[in-house]
Amino acid sequence: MDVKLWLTREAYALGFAACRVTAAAQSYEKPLESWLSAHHHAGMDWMAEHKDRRASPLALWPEARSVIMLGMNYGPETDPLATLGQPEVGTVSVYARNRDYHDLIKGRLKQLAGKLAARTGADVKVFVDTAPLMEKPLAQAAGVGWQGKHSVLISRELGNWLFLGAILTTLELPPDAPETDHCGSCRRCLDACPTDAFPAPFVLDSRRCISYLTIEHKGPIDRALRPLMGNRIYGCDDCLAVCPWNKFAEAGREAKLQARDDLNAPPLVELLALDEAAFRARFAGSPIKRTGRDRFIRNVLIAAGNASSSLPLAGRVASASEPGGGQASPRSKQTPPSLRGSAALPSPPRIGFTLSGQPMSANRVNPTCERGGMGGALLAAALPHLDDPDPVVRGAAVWAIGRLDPARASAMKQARLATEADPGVRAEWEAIA
Ligand code: B12
Ligand code: SF4
Ligand code: SF4
Repeated sequence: MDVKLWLTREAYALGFAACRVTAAAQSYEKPLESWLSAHHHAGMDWMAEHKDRRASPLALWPEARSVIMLGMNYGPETDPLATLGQPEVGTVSVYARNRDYHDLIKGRLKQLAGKLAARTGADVKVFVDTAPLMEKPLAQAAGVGWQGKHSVLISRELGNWLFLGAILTTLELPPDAPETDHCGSCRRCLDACPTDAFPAPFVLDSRRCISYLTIEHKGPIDRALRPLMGNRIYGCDDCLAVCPWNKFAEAGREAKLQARDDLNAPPLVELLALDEAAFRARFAGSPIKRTGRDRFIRNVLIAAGNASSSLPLAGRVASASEPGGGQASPRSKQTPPSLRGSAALPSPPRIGFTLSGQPMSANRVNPTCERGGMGGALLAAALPHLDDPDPVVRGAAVWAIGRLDPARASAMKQARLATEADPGVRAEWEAIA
């Protein structure tokens, strides 16, 4: 049997939904250089460090002759943006709702590459995301799909919920025809982005991308961007979810990529209680472990602060009084256009928490807390983080509390400034009225 046909059958048997070939002699030096020189890689210095090797598979492995590009479908079973209208829970991006795809796909790639080596005697190397290889343009060159205006690879058959992986081999395989652009005049993904992270179609500025901010970015998140993040606590799917090509997508069949129940709509209050050990236990084997506990709690605190602007009127009035923060700017899009027809946020559930051991005088109480309910529960869960050993967590806690209960934050300000040494956290306190 023809090697390519055999390879494709083996790939499908291993759970891949696409398997196509392109020549290793490709170079993406110019687009990579223009992206890097515009600082669109933000703090991902590793993108620039190996740019020569990243620009071309041959620079990475001169003996390589062919690149086998594989796609694995991780299409969601339910609307991935459904929880954006529920401020009391976090929204975790689809790809991170179960096992780490790197581990899963790497295992499958090794199996496939092992079979190819055994059958042909060729040398093989496998890649998924972790090596300097530009998987999206290579997948386009192999005809798996095209890079949409959101920059992610879209397949006509599978939509854009597709992980990519690659096998480089010394074997000369006949290349498949490349795919062409099918975005046309559509710009739904560009308009749906909550942070306007696309300076131009096809070009993503990571500095504004919630996926970057919540996963890769290490320090405090820009104050201007925080209100735009809503309750997105790990990654972001807005630009992917609105793409019309997903109408052909089927839900992924890989059991290890099916959403875990506890990650579909995790209550922020519950997540804020995670200490280091509990974080590790909950996210063992999950991509979420990548951020570590401190960065994850930072994200959850920002979502908690943003819950204030989704609360009933009293809560919104309170948060709007915070200087430098307050309401999301007019550019804020809590819900993408396609879903805005039903944009009325559901009333937060009355879960009846009260602030334990912290009675507040009437003139210092955020009206939402006075009524108990979500604002009070989030405030109670955020307060202990003012004493967190990590300054990024402390700073995010100040911001969240400043929005959940501005009067309380204001009352605490001077005493906290007297003992706080970290300049970043001091700046957060200074921003409280
Ligand atoms: C760095 C990185 C990120 C960064 C930067 C994203 C980016 N757009 O590059 C951040 C952290 C933001 C990120 C986010 C996400 N990522 Co990511 N990421 C990567 C990684 C490691 C490298 C990508 C890269 O090389 N970027 C460099 C730039 C130069 O490439 P580029 O986006 O392709 O941009 C150029 C093209 O668009 C090109 N171009 C093409 N056509 C045209 C036409 C015109 C007119 C112009 C001007 C330009 C142009 O020019 C651009 C440069 O200006 C890859 C894995 C890998 N090794 O490839 C995964 C990868 C791209 N990520 C992936 C995923 C799933 C995501 C998220 C969906 C996760 C989430 N839900 O939060 C988001 C999607 C955000 C988005 N809209 O891109 C998947 C995407 C799978 C797919 N179907 O394409 C990959 C391939 C990982 C994998 N192995 O599956 N990611
Ligand atoms: S992942 Fe989210 S923030 Fe990033 S470009 Fe897409 S919609 Fe914008
Ligand atoms: S939403 Fe429209 S413009 Fe964006 S990637 Fe999909 S087809 Fe292209």
